[in-house]
Amino acid sequence: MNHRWIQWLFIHLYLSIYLMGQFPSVNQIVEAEDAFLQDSIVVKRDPSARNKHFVYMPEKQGSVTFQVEVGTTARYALYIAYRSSDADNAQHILINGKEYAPEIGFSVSRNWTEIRHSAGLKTGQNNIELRASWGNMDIDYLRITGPVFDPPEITPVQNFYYKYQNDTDLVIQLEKNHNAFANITHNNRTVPFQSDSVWYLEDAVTITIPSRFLDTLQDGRTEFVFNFNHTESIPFHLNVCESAPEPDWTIISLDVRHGTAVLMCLPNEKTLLIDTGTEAMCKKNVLPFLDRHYIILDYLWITHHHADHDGGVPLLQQKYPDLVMTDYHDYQTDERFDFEGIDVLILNSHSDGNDTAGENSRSLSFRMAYQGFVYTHGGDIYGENQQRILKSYTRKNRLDLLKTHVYHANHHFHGSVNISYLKTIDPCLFLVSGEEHIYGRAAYTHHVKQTVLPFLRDNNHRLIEDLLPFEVGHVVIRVQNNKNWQYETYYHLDKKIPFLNPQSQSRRDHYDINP
Ligand SMILES: [Ca+2]
Repeated sequence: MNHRWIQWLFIHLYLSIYLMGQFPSVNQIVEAEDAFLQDSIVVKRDPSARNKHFVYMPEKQGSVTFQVEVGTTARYALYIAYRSSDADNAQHILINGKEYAPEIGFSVSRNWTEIRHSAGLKTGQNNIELRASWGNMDIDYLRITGPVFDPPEITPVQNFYYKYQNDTDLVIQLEKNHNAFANITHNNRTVPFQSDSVWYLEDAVTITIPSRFLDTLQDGRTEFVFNFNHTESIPFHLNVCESAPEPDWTIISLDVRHGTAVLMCLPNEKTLLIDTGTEAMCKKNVLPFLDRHYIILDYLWITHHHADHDGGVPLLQQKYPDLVMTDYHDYQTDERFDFEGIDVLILNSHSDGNDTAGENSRSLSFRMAYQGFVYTHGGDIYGENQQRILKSYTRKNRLDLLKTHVYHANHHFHGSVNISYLKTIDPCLFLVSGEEHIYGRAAYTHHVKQTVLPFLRDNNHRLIEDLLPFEVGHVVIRVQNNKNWQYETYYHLDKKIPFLNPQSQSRRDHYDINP
């Protein structure tokens, strides 16, 4: 048991006792069959359900509204007992008429199971409505307990600021989770900031700290403290430098919303783009980024042929006539080769998929290593593919090859994941190129957030955080070796960001992309 864990335990106990002393606690169950049912929702009998009844919610039809009463305004845990025999599904949830996350996800389950969410409720009567969206589902009851304490969270937890190269404000997302936020301090002085609400997350804000303040900071690693009225402060670390380092390998996960586009400046000055995002995103975010940084693209790898991965191919081929494009047909699983100075190992390719599982199951997933640093690209593979990879490397007694520093989430963590695989690869950083709907997928909210991340934090101590580019912006990873690497986030997508572009003047002249 580590020190930090003990500290959290005491704070949690203290707050629970404090909250219990302050407010009457609630432990209430409302049967779905007693809730207010609209449209196509029907009550069914089943001895395995609580009170022998449940309601059946067909896809996109109807809603179930639970009425609950609480003694005081606070955050409460909501447990929804459900059964979803066919597949994962997602439903809208509205708390007193307001929807936050576009949907909440329910993973496939043949037996009755409870999923936990938490939300702010007000003194007196509250309406909690489940509105049908995607997939058929059986609902047994809603259980409410609380008040509960969920600690506040920030993303990213650290960043870099280059005084002579950045002119952009620093943006951090703060999920307050109903903890009363006081202020931000740095060396005991108050930090100026602007706060804006995040529409899809309840009680979350973006915090913007202006560059004019950051320019006054001394060089070095420095700590900002987010202070709360009744909750332990949380630190944010900023590394202030004069200018950016010029590493051998730079990996840039571009924000292309729901889709993937990862740009790499390789050790021998060549450039690679892994997937293009959709045509619209390629036009809006990828091509302008390449132009703004005077990048000439040498290679394009397409992990699989879905529009959110290959939609920009014609645009890129038109712009770079010499572009060398390959896809999942061109690689064999277990093939290992040198690619422009990077050691590449193919983990999943076209031959691993099939028509039943679909195009995603064929997508390229691979490991790239340089000087001991490992980046793993998940493509859009499913949990089943991850399970096969895990079995294969267990059999070979080479699980060490799966361990990675950065994991680019498979299927944006929108699809299925294999929990054992994610625990085994043990990354320091997860990159999840999704969008708001990620909060409606059980793969991310339950398997990753509630199971994998806490496991890695408590057992392996390598995990730093998971980053969603749609929340934090472009993510830039600079790699010298496994001991010397760092990452930065850039919220403002249309700004020039400082990074090494080693391509020669003659190549720039050829494409007429000079400043
Ligand atoms: Ca029931």
